[in-house]
Amino acid sequence: MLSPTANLKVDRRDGKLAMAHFYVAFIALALGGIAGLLQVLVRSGKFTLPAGIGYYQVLTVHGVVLGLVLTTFFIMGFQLAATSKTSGTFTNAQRRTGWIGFWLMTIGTAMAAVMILLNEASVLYTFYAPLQAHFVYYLGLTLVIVGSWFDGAAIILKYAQWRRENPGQPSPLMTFMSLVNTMMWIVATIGVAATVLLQLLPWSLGLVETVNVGLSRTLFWYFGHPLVYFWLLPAYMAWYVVIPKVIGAKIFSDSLARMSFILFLIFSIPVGFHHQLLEPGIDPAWKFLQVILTFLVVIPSLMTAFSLFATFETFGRSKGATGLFGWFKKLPWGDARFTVPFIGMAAFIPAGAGGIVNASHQMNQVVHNTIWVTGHFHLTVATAVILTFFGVAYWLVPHLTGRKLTKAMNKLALIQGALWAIGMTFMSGAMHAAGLLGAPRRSSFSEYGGSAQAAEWIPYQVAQAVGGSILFLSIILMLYIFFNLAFFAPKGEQDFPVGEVADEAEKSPMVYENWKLWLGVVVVLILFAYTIPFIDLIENAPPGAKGFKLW
Ligand code: HAS
Repeated sequence: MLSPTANLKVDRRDGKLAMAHFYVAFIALALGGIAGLLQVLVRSGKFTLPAGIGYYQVLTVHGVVLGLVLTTFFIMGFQLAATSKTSGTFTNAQRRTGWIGFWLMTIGTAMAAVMILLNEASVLYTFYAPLQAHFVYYLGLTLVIVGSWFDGAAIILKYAQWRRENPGQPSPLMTFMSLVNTMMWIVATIGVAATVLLQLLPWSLGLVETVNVGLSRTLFWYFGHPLVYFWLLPAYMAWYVVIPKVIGAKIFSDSLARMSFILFLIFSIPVGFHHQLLEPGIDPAWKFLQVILTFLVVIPSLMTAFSLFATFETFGRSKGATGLFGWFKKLPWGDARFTVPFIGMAAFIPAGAGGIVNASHQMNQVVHNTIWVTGHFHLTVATAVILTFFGVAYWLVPHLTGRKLTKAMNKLALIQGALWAIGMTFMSGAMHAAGLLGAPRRSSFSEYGGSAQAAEWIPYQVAQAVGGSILFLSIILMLYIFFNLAFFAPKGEQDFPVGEVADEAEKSPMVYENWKLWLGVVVVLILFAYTIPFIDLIENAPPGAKGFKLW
């Protein structure tokens, strides 16, 4: 049942806050999309960048603007709207906290963007040392993170208020999910904040001469893996709660959904080493431990797949479907709010399988630093996640702006999703294949074009360019639909779909809301997985980096 505190419509003032986040997110989509198109064209070897623009500059724009800006702004906007809808309107103080967050993030984004455009920060979205950026870039990213904490604080405050006013009750599912993602984000960003504030900023300001590279990469990946789940969980929020309502079904199990989110909170962070399996300076035993923990974090995704299949099948059977896949035909394929995220779910099956290959220690040696990895994350974040975000935007933007998703826009949205599926099949498929042939990631054509193996890779790079160009068309369609829904679509009421739990499902136990317990487990696991490797990395740092232990 929908919580009694839920609003039928998101309050207009909260809606404005969420929309502010979405405007920045979709501007980022436009800029990042252009950079992406330029990149695949350059990698095909058939195109040279004009006006002395560098390959790594464009790659940095693409990664930062899409991987960090678009995602963070969209997620915060979505979570704020979902919390306001399911737990009630924000108080003025909570909303003000959200606005402070929005402005800090926007100012930080502008600072980082200016530095990238001036070619003072072509350090990619991972800003690995010893690549060095202008200090204003690091400061900008710090502001984005601090801003996101303010946004998160608004959600935490609302949750705390709800619990005070409804003692002994499980919180509304969407608020619970937003809260878990926020807490995971806060714990994870401590790692990146530490490397930026203690290592990269002093180094870029010239206050210290050297930087402990191994330590900074480890702190980055302490943050970098939960970062990918920070992107994923809002998509899961839509898959668990919104999609059942859109198709006219019920949520299979509220309790299972909460448990999978808690497992993400616990296991997302102590797994960063699976990005560093081929790096020196970390004892293999600790890498092995984190590989095991990585396989544990696969479990909540398998639970999610199970729950989704259960929802679809129960729904299909209620409509008279028979056989193993009879339910498939009963799904509402004409509704973009369902079909576009569904394409994302379908893509997540090979995407997840690829992730398991990446995580499989020895197999990682075959794919690491090849363009296979780029193929992997274009199926995960750039298909499963982003198509779900687009599917959410199709109803959430008109809901917040008091407009309607018309039949014509719905049709365009279906075309947008189909184009994405086709473009990504070409692009990501070719990336996976070329990666297996050893094609490097993050290298410009001018670097590898003359190599003996390059001829083998070229057909795949051309296929990537074809796919990338189709994806660019899909982005243009998405932007057109977004601006239509924000400013021009007819006025009306667009539903915010929040699913109800199946009648047979068990009531969720209150233990899920025991944050002392869950955060306690999180801290213990992090300390276990990271303490000794950190000591090793500091103690055994190369001579130049040893002066002050952190640097
Ligand atoms: Fe990953 C590298 C391992 C998931 C993103 N990953 C990356 C990078 C990014 C990224 C951005 O272990 C590159 C970072 C960089 O710049 O270097 N990844 C995993 C594993 C998972 C995984 C084990 N990754 C993600 C997600 C991402 C993401 C999610 C973004 C959102 N990844 C790695 C590893 C590396 C890596 C190594 C380092 C590689 C290297 O060497 O550098 C797992 O979480 C995946 C579990 C997923 C599943 C799938 C469940 C399926 C579901 C869909 C059900 C569908 C239905 C529809 C119901 C088990 C839930 C039915 C449809 C029909 C058609 C019937």
